[in-house]
Amino acid sequence: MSRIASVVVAPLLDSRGRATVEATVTLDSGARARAGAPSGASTGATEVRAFPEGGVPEALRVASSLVGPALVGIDAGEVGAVDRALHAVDGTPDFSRIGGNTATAISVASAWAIGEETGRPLWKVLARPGVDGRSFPAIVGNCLNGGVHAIGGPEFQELIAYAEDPDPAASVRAALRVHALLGEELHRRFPTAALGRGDEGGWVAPLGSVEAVELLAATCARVRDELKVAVHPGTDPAASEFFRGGRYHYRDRTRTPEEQVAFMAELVDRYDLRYLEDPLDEGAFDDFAALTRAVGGKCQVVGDDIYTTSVERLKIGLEHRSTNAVLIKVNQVGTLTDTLATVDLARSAGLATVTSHRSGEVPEGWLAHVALGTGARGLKCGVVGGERVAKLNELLRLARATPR
Ligand code: 2PG
Ligand code: MG
Repeated sequence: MSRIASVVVAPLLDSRGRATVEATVTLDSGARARAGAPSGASTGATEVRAFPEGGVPEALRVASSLVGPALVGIDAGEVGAVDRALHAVDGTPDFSRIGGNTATAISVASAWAIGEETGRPLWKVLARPGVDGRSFPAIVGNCLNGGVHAIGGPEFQELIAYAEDPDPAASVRAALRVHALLGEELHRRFPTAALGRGDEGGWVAPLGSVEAVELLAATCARVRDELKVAVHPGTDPAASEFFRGGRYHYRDRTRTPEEQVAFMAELVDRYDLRYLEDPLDEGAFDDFAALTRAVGGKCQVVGDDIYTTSVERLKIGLEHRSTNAVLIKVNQVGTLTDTLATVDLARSAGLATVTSHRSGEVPEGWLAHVALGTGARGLKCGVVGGERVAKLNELLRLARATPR
């Protein structure tokens, strides 16, 4: 039995310098682990609440007065037991009493502590049936930032290098090369502009969305030639952020839902996009299905805000055949158990999963373990910045530890 001896939740700064929480879980055996929870900016409407009313101070108060005491003595050897207790002490459908970030930090730290106690890396504690840790996820590397993650960038939130090589070191190299070459090209195009970086480390430049996709596609082609690694363009427009009053609002025009579906399909065809996340509003299950019918044979159509890692939302998506892939973010749903339920449903339905960071991240590597243990097709984590490379470095450590 690996009983919980103590749970301490403390404040932590995320990569935007905003407050979040971390949890330290200690077991009776003395095994101990600490994990922090990230925060999103383009959050889905059906995500759990990251913090209770009153924010981080209230989360800390509730954690020390209610959550910690409720968890002491629970057998952490069964990941589900801790997560069930978190739901029980919260008692709301959306973690609005204790905060989803408190739940995430405790859930991850508990699983990690069990790993420490039993001499297993976290990914093995989480491993789904059939996952042996030998096949590594593609790198879904955000290289150009826009939308709500940047000031002055394109409407599309993320322009992504999708690098898929059996050797994760090659995937990482290719995604980083795309980022570097994009920086050089932007410098050439805008020699006097003050180019910056967005929340996820991608470049920010005064480009339109199509212009940005075009530049990204050309850069990926160069890197494919140069490094002989399969790296292709992708994007996360985060379309819910510019969908209002039944239309998608671009700077120079609006598009109806039908026009948006056709526009996205055209971009996939013209630029050979292999990864397309949230191209449509989070409520548009049927429009997603139309787009997946059109391009799903050659491109991963990935649902983020539409599912928010929720089993219930994914069930609706499966009924509609909305997408062929699911984005997985632990703190959208709160606990590892809830996350694994969504992963298992996706896998049993033949959908790929992509494990994702948030825009406000913590400088930790546990996400790489979630990706490996769940057999994810991709790890979306950005390519530069300490909090992003923490995940890449951890993935590369795991790869080095695996006999090939
Ligand atoms: C997204 C994410 C991460 P946020 O939309 O996919 O890239 O952004 O964490 O702000 O929700
Ligand atoms: Mg997204």
